[in-house]
Amino acid sequence: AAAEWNRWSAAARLVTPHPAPPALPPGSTGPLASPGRFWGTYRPHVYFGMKTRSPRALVTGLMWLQQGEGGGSLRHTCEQGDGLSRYGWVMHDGENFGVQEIRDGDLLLKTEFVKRPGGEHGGDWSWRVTARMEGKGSPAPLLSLFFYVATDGQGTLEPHLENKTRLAAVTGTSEELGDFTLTFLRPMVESGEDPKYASYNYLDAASPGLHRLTEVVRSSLSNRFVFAPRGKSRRRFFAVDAFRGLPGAAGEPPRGRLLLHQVTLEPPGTVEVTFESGSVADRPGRLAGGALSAALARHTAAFEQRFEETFGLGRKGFPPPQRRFAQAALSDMLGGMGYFHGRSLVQSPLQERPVPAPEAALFTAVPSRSFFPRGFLWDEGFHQLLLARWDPALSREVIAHWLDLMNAEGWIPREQILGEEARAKVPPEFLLQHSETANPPTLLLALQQLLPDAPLPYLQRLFPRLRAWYDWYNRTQAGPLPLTFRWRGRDPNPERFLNPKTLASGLDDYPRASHPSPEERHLDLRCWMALASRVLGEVAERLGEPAGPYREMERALSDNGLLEQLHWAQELGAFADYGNHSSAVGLRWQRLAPAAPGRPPPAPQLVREVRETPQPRFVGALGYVSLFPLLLQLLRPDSPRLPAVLATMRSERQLWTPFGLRSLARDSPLYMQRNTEHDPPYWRGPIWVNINYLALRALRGYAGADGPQRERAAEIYRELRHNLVANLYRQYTESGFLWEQYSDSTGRGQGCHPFAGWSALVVLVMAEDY
Ligand code: 6A9
Repeated sequence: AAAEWNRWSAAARLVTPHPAPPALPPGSTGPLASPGRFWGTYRPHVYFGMKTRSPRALVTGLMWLQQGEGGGSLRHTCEQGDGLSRYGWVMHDGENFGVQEIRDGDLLLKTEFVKRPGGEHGGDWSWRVTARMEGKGSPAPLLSLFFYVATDGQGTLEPHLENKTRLAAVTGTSEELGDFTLTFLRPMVESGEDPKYASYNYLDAASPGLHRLTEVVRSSLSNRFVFAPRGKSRRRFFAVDAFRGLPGAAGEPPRGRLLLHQVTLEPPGTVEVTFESGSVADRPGRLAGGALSAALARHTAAFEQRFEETFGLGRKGFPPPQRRFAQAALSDMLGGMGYFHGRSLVQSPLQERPVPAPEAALFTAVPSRSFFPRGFLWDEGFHQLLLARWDPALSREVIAHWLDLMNAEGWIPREQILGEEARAKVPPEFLLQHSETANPPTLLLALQQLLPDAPLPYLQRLFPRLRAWYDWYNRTQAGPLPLTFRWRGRDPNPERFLNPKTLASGLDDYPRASHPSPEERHLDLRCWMALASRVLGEVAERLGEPAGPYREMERALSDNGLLEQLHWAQELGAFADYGNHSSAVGLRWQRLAPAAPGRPPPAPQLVREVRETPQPRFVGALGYVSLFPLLLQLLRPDSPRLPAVLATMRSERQLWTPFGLRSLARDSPLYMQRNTEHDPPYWRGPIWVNINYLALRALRGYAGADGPQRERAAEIYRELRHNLVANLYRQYTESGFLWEQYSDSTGRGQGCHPFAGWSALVVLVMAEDY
């Protein structure tokens, strides 16, 4: 019965929020307390859209279609498969305005927004979408722009039509927003105020959920429409027609309503949309046309100035194109911020079935608008290192959001898949979050940076949660010996992988002990815990709370003698993990079962072969993990190991490339090895910007500290910084994007794109602001 009770109470704690008062005071993120951040481009997974920071928010968005023979392709959510040669925010201040450039074949789209404060519901905003064609093919193919507004579970919308087909305006009301009016203005010729010929269509449909809006629109398209400007040839085009419901959605009550305004024109052309809040009393006039141009110009100038004041790239001598690159990197991270609401699907090892966690809200940046448009715990700490410089208050709020996701155990799930739109992007096998799985506590890195100016009441609210989080790591990720640590949740089926993954560490397939066991001790986690102890100590001191235990732990974990004893691998000449390890493993094609009589033999599979019995020893992998004592600056500047660590960094046989530090040494056994038939190397060679950022930060530290390696560190710092910045800039100019990782042999961007998550840390590297 006692065991039963324990199971039951553990299961309950899994989905019970942490009892400490929330880090975000109730109401502090709503339209009254935080009007400036109520509306935003918080739907990073669509090319252009806005919503409010509300649980069941009203959303607005843009789709477009280049009319062609077969219908062309409807663009809406960011998809790598769309093959856009570029899209991204070139300016975005995270609050009031943004300018995005999109290149879809020969079509150039510019999407701009400006907000104007006023009233009690987050104020007004306006959009301007400008389209033009590159190349002179005439007549240009017709372009349709679809502007929509949709409710999701609450609120009402009312269409206002002109000539039965032009949706001129939508009025409506919703909780938190109150009354509002959206106005779709007539298109203009690209510059100036001349009206432009266009065809209009509109759709009024029941919405089966925000994640199905593209389908609703696509399934309502028909090409029975004719574009007929006076004195020019007539052309058929596709437009929204009747909507008869989606397969599978019959009988289900609608989730909301979708109203959509389609404008079809021959580019160039400009369309503006205004949103006016009913509670704005003395509006100085409509924010459109000349007034909108003036507002955009004002915000642009303010952005340029603030960017220079913050990062000083002009002062440092970066030419304008490189400054624009850095502005785009920052802007794309700000434009990649989302507001998510929903429930995680969580599971503990004690339970057979996953359960939904309580409803939660998350305001966060995302690693990639196309591939991973949701929150990731350790990515976010890196994101906030950059955003904390741009807007410390914004960063504080994001960190508080994350800490409020904590459950009664002190656990924060690694990947946050909240709400239907986020879920729609994730294959079911990746949905589950396991309650023993950690992720590096990088939020503490960001918090450390914010600490000097953070208001005390803010830190007071955070502190109980920071303590609970810290205790959770110490309790659940302890290693086999005192002062050692071990990532839980490694894949338990070693036969299926060349080396079973360690998703918790963030370094997924980075080689660890070949045979997962409780004997393992993980160097990177130990270093993260030293950092965590330091930051907890610093926060405690700021608050006048007892800091002794944290400081003691920090001292113990930074003791260089003990560090060497536990993690210095003499045979490798480097710091390393320890565990049950075989250095002779390989993948081989095998037929696991014999053919059944009269049947074709089963397909061969790649299976792991262990050619040498594993034994307890240091893991023979040299790469990012080996660098951690340096990366988090635990190694003393006079450490006798520092020369060797610097040498592995600078050696081309090992970690050095002309483009940055590679993740695994070229002479390491698993360098660039696939993990399974379907798993190409990930953290086994490619260059990752987050770790290169940490390396530069640390090198700068060693270059500034007294010690025999001072000069050497300074030299490597200069070269590495130059290599990293030059390559990211070159790749950006050639490909139009920041990337998830970079090839260590060619420097080419690879993995997913755009990736304005931690790759955008290049801005801090340019600014030398660590
Ligand atoms: C896959 C596929 C449509 C992997 O940047 C986020 C994370 C990092 O935290 C981690 O360190 N990335 C890195 O190793 C991406 C993880 C994506 C997993 C989900 C689902 C969906 O494709």
